[in-house]
Amino acid sequence: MPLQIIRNDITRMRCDAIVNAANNTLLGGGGVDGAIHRAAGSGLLEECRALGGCETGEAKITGAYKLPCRYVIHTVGPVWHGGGFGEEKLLSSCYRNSLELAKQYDCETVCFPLISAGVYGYPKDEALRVAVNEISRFLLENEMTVSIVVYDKQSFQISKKLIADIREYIDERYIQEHYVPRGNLIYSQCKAPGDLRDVVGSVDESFSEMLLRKIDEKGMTDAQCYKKANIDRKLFSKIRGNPQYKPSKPTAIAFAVALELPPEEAADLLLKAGYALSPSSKFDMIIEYFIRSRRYDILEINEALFEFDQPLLGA
Ligand code: AR6
Repeated sequence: MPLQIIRNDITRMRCDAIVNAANNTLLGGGGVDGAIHRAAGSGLLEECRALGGCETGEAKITGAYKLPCRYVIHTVGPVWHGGGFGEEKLLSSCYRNSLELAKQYDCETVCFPLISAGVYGYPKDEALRVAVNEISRFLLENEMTVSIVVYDKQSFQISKKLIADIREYIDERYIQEHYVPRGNLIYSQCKAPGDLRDVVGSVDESFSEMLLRKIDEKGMTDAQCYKKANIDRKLFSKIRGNPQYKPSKPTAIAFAVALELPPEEAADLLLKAGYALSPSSKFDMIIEYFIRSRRYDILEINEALFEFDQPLLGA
């Protein structure tokens, strides 16, 4: 999955590079900076002394010493002064410059903390939006797996209204098993393959074939589709090369979302992979909420899944 959001301590991440939210001196501090220096050991500080500091929005790279990654990329985020002082531009350039540096050093896996969202006071939801936008822009042109590593759940401040709407949706539908409201995405009566056949009407077309057909119908390129679905290129090639490929449920859903399929078509695509959304699954109800509301932003969906402690799409 090219962009993922993980809850963890960044100093524990096994990857090519982790990014440090440093200050202009690069000589350590509190927050994630302090945690990284503590875990790396004194060698990191010695190397940092030789770097001569770093401008806000820029990035510099060092070794990782005792950390389980290869490099530490140090970037300096802006201090939040209310938003009218070029903060967003500077924060975007932290991500862009760090990613360019990672690319220069042939890194395939990179982990970011939410830069500026701690001591520097950037509102967490805004900081997350900037991170996601800038990383997504980079990933359109580059092959890399990038993780945003958040420490605490409060880092996710998706709109309270959205959370309340989803909760209400779940409460209304997440009832007893085998409850089948009319006209929604759920075909939970369909147990036997024979029944599925009745619903779909045709079993000739496989998941892979239907997916490729729909990509064409939408006028998308393969890359546009798998990138929007947040699916790895290698996994997409497997699906493309094997008409009988059976994807996992989150993968099938990720494609339905990337293709922006209306509820009925999304249900058809899922059925091709042998899945249906069930009212006895919270995960399914959250997905259904987004598809029915025609909100097809995978990252937004993943933020909501994260909020409700559910597995993420494409992960
Ligand atoms: N792993 C992942 N995320 C973490 C960790 C961790 N181990 N520890 C904290 N965070 P901050 P800033 C999150 O304050 O706002 C330092 O003193 C934290 O919850 O570390 O860019 C520097 O030297 C927050 O969401 O960085 C600078 O002086 C995010 O990391 C200044 O702080 C960033 O919080 C930089 O401030």
